[in-house]
Amino acid sequence: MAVAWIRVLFMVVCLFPVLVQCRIRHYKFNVVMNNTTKLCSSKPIVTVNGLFPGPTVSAREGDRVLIKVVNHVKYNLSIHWHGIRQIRTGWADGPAYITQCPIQPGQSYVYNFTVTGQRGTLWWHAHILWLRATVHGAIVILPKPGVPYPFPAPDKEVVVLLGEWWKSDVEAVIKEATKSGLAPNVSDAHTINGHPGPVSTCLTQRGFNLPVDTGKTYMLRVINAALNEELFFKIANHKLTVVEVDAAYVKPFKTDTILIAPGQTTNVLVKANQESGKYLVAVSPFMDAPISVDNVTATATLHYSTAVPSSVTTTLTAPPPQNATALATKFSDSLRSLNSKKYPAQVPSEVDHSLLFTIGLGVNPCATCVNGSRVVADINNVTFVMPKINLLQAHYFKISGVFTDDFPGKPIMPYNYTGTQPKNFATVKATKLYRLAYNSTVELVLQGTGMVVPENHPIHLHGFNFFVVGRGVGNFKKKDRKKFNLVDPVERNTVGVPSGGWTAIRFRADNPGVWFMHCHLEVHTTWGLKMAFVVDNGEGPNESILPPPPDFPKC
Ligand SMILES: *[C@@H]1O[C@H](CO)[C@@H](O)[C@H](O)[C@H]1NC(C)=O
Ligand SMILES: *[C@@H]1O[C@H](CO)[C@@H](O)[C@H](O)[C@H]1NC(C)=O
Ligand SMILES: *[C@@H]1O[C@H](CO)[C@@H](O)[C@H](O)[C@H]1NC(C)=O
Ligand SMILES: *[C@@H]1O[C@H](CO)[C@@H](O)[C@H](O)[C@H]1NC(C)=O
Ligand SMILES: *[C@@H]1O[C@H](CO)[C@@H](O)[C@H](O)[C@H]1NC(C)=O
Ligand SMILES: *[C@@H]1O[C@H](CO)[C@@H](O)[C@H](O)[C@H]1NC(C)=O
Ligand SMILES: *[C@@H]1O[C@H](CO)[C@@H](O)[C@H](O)[C@H]1NC(C)=O
Ligand SMILES: *[C@@H]1O[C@H](CO)[C@@H](O)[C@H](O)[C@H]1NC(C)=O
Ligand SMILES: *[C@@H]1O[C@H](CO)[C@@H](O)[C@H](O)[C@H]1NC(C)=O
Ligand SMILES: *[C@@H]1O[C@H](CO)[C@@H](O)[C@H](O)[C@H]1NC(C)=O
Ligand SMILES: *[C@@H]1O[C@H](CO)[C@@H](O)[C@H](O)[C@H]1NC(C)=O
Ligand SMILES: *[C@@H]1O[C@H](CO)[C@@H](O)[C@H](O)[C@H]1NC(C)=O
Ligand SMILES: [Cu+2]
Repeated sequence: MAVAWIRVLFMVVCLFPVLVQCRIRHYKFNVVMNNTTKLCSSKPIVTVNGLFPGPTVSAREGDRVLIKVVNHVKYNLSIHWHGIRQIRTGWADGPAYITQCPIQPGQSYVYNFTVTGQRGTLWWHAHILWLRATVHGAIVILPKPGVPYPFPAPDKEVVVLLGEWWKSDVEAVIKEATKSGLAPNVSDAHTINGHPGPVSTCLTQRGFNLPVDTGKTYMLRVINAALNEELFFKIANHKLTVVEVDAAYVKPFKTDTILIAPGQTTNVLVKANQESGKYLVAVSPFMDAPISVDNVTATATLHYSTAVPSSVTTTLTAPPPQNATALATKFSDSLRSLNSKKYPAQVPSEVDHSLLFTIGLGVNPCATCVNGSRVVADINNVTFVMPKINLLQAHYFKISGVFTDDFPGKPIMPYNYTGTQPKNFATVKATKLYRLAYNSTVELVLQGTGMVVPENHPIHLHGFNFFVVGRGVGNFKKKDRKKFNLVDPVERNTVGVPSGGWTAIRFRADNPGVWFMHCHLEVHTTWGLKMAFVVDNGEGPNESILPPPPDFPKC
């Protein structure tokens, strides 16, 4: 009886979701081996609850989410809720040794956070070693109750997770590379919801199949969970209408192909408006630098329910060429914030910190490596060294000797970043952070370099969304600022910096804590293309980090 009344009360109170914390979503993530997946190859993989891809976390904007992660495998573990702002709850962000110590074998930890001011598609993934290859899944955030999408509601929504599969154990792949100092092996196949489709490199020939009904509209929540590859995604004969990226609405536009970098999410509407039949879905890599990639195209099918399987042939589509730079640029340039009355683009107009970070590769001596040298990566010539205890804890409890806050805001030794490179490719190894006052504003120009080789880097910032105000080829110049879009730039959490070019972003440091920023190509993160911002508390408890939870993992 009492329970029933509480339930009624809860329902009534929930009619005013703005006033109260309405819902708590509970999830249990058992991290276990699955020894029998028999997907592209037969090998044991680390999974959440035995599933590959992992379970979808569903919530509504405003919900509190509690996820108990229990580590049943032999690896240290941590999970990142990619794109979740984590306002004042950095303890739940997840990157190992940045905001937490790992959850060790046999231990557990409850990630506790509230989804604030966001709705759309995000995702979660392991944030330690290369475990995210198989430990990942979608986060679907619906708008608050009664709030419609700012576009015609689709008839059905489908998560489409893109991944990369190695026949070998992924930890063996990165271990081998770390030992040799050279690049790791590329993957053997790409996957669409866990399946590569019929490819010669794989054991199974199964592909993901999406059944559709004529006349209906589908919203695909496309997520790039691949480790090292930016991907093109297209469907034969069907236009894709892009409506949201990284859980921020965009001005809808139609395209044949989307470009999606590791870490990014893209919601597209697809209308089943073609003749009944089967249509190929193709996922292939984008690489416009002389770097080897896994060039195996993954395929799936869109299958009209009225089509009889035995009597229809599949309408094919050719993937774009690997080096389709113009197509990639056109797609990136088409993205604009919705910037409506309800969803305004709050681009900082004044800038407190104007930063220039060079991003690229380097080479350091290594006596035990194959060439006597090791390929590394850096930001402003700093190859980030992971600390032994997490930075957030060191910041919160003022533990000295873990990091310094003298990360250079500009290159120490300026040069022609996209022209002739210096002879010396060496970098500095250090754990340096950049300090920001609460609510200060940042303009950050990410400048690609040509050291070793120029390459596209998808840069991800934790704790914030940023606005992509400009992008160009060659070196950033002061006059490029005149062309910045400060009206409706796309808002996101991961952005590609073009090969031999730059990207400028702006954000407001309105979230106290320690926030990781890194290349989302896992190989570059491993090599040291990472740093962190430390954002001080503002005034009073509402502008300060919450205390760490009682079960916070120890180092
Ligand atoms: C998978 O294999 C590992 C190592 O051999 C073993 O410890 C584990 O119990 C197996 N898991 C399952 C679910 O069979
Ligand atoms: C392992 O994965 C396969 C498919 O990939 C699934 O059928 C099976 O149930 C999973 N096993 C466990 C123990 O979860
Ligand atoms: C989650 O965190 C909030 C504070 O942000 C706290 O009030 C609540 O008790 C926590 N819940 C659990 C289960 O730890
Ligand atoms: C990487 O590729 C090389 C060459 O194909 C192969 O010999 C080696 O075993 C691979 N390494 C792993 C860890 O799979
Ligand atoms: C893919 O790469 C392999 C190895 O570099 C090459 O032999 C093959 O021709 C490439 N295939 C395509 C379709 O480009
Ligand atoms: C892309 O690669 C193809 C095949 O290697 C080459 O013929 C073509 O010139 C390249 N296009 C560009 C724009 O670099
Ligand atoms: C490093 O060694 C590899 C394999 O032996 C070789 O292909 C490559 O050219 C070498 N790179 C440098 C920079 O010496
Ligand atoms: C930088 O190098 C590029 C490519 O060689 C060249 O076009 C450009 O003029 C150089 N810029 C400066 C400032 O020297
Ligand atoms: C990077 O730092 C190393 C080590 O101090 C130095 O030798 C090198 O010249 C620096 N390079 C740049 C581009 O600043
Ligand atoms: C942050 O700064 C902006 C602009 O200076 C100001 O309007 C806003 O009130 C500040 N927010 C907080 C929480 O201090
Ligand atoms: C902190 O935020 C809460 C909830 O938004 C509000 O009720 C309270 O007045 C704020 N406290 C201060 C000191 O601003
Ligand atoms: C796991 O993490 C703990 C705490 O940082 C560390 O002491 C231990 O060496 C790690 N274990 C492995 C296998 O890396
Ligand atoms: Cu990179």
